[in-house]
Amino acid sequence: YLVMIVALIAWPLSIWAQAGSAALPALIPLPVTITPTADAFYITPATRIVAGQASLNKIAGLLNGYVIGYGGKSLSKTAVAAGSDFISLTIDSTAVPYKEGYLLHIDKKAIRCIGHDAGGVLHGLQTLRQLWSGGGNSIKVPGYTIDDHPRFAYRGMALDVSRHLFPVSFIKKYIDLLALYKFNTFHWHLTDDQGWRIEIKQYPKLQSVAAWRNETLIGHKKELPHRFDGKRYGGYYTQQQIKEVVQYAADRQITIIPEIEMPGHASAALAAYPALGCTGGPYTTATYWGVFDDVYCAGNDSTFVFLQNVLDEVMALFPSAYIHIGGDECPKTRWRVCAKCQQRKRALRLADEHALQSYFIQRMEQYVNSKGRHIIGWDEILEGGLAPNATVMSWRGEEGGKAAIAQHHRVIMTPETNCYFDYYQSLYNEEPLAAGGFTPLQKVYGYEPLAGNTDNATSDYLAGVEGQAWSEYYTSEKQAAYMIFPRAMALAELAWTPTKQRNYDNFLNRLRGEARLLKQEKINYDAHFDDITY
Ligand code: TNX
Repeated sequence: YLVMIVALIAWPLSIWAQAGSAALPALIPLPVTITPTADAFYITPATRIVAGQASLNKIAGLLNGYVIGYGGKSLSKTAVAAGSDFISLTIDSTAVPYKEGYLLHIDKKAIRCIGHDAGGVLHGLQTLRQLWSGGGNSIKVPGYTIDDHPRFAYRGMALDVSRHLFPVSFIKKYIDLLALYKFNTFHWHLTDDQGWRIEIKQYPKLQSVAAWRNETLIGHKKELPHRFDGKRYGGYYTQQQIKEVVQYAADRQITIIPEIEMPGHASAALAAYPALGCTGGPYTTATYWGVFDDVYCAGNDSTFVFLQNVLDEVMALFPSAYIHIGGDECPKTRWRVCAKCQQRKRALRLADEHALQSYFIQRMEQYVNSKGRHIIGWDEILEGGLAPNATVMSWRGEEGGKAAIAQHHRVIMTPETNCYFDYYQSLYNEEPLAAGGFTPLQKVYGYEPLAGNTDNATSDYLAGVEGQAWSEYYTSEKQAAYMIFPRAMALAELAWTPTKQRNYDNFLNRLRGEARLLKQEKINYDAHFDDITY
């Protein structure tokens, strides 16, 4: 008994000691189990890559790219793992029982990366990249056996490209970084009041009108008088570009979930097609930030036809099981005085305008479901009744998420208090203008969904977490990177690593080391994390 008791006490202590040790490699997110082996492996131009299955050829190519990116020579591939001096990639769901899990074994003869699935193999390679040092013709990889798998099935980061537009090159870079930190989902916020960013062939005015705004507010709406930059701003991704990005992400085991906002945040679409609004317009693409009264008309059947046609093209481009249809911040101002909306409300005996919004979302859900896909909506879709199969993204705190779980709906937690990377991250006076909230790194790291109260029934519905990158104040690629990193890395760890192994000071230690990869990739991350904690 004594032995058992000592063992029970010593086991968590050893994990704690491991987590507290400065010698721990700078891995983010922290793996579930890390065991050092005595020796090290050196990747040289003679090292070969072995892809155990044909389905891993692309991932083998990525590994080769990572080696080259680190100053190494292109490695040759070979069919069988024999002898020594190779890096083998294998899928084996028996050896690695958890989805997206991997086993990485490094000794002086070889590196073996075994994944439950292709995702697992790629995650293992990201760990490998974070371990290596040196470069050129001799990249050193210290010996470890790492047995690892994710805490949450859904690990997402969003990006709003409406308020500010980012080129395809930036989107790809972002996807690379998401893969590096073992995210598996990129939520692409493609439409909003200030610009429509996806080419829809059936509606050319979405390109010629909705993609553009006359000028952009500088500063915040509250800072009167408003200052505008006076320049026409805009653009959009062509379907060809979108296909390229979707493929790029898929190769990196990242699913892209597109978001097409409805019924609110629709100013840009209304500017292009005024008949979609309650008043008939004219409307303009918004030039400042906020919530706008003009939204899609819920009484007009042609609104639904438009949105269905749009979603047809969207679903043809994005193979994701989920399509995000927004649902947030939809004022009911126009609907209350719109004859068609009121007529619909009476005909369907709907209690109020929230019920009308619920009707709107449910009608769109039926359409999306009829194409074999599911919807995601912001937590406002709870108001007036949840669409039967919807996933809820809980952003106004966790209340919406809790309510949805109680109704046995799938939930993604993204409370603005902890997951909004458009909010300030420090109290320094010189912080560039940001949205009004305050989300320092430690607050992101310290987020614990449902305060850890996840019994089995709850965890069945809690799919995971997501970080939001609203771009009102992301006026450049540099500024976007500064706001997103390293906060996204804190979120990555909370999404991946078991709670009992997480420790903020230890995370900071690893962040100091891991930041070298951000430097190498020339990412303009916020490097203040050492100065102060809140
Ligand atoms: C609320 S979060 C919004 C966005 C803004 C963001 C700014 C959500 C579903 N809607 O439209 O960009 O606040 O923090």
